[in-house]
Amino acid sequence: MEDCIFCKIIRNEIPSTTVYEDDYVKAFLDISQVTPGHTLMVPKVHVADIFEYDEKLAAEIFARIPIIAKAIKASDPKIAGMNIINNNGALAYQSVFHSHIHFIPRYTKDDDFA
Ligand code: DGP
Repeated sequence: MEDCIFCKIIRNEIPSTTVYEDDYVKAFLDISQVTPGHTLMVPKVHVADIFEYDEKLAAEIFARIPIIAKAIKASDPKIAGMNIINNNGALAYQSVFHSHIHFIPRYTKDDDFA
């Protein structure tokens, strides 16, 4: 999609810090880090939200969740847990309408990042 900010990130037209990439998804650091390492994973195909997923896309996306979660966790021994969140629709606080999954690392002392 031409004007979609995440499609532009996928096409490398907007800079981002890539955490993981393959034929189906790209994962990159969120511009507003809730905690250090806060990452977004997006399908490379433009779909607005989970209501547009078919079974094949769901399998591709969800299979990658543990891969990315483990990679983020392995990047810092201080990561003690992780919130994995997917907002769908403006009422659910989705603000970018290219489906994405948030990975928010949690640290033993993550009040330090508040
Ligand atoms: P949500 O509210 O679930 O739609 O989250 C959208 C997230 O996208 C939000 O945490 C900020 C992030 N974001 C918005 N624009 C950009 C951008 O240009 N680059 C990056 N890396 N993240 C962005």
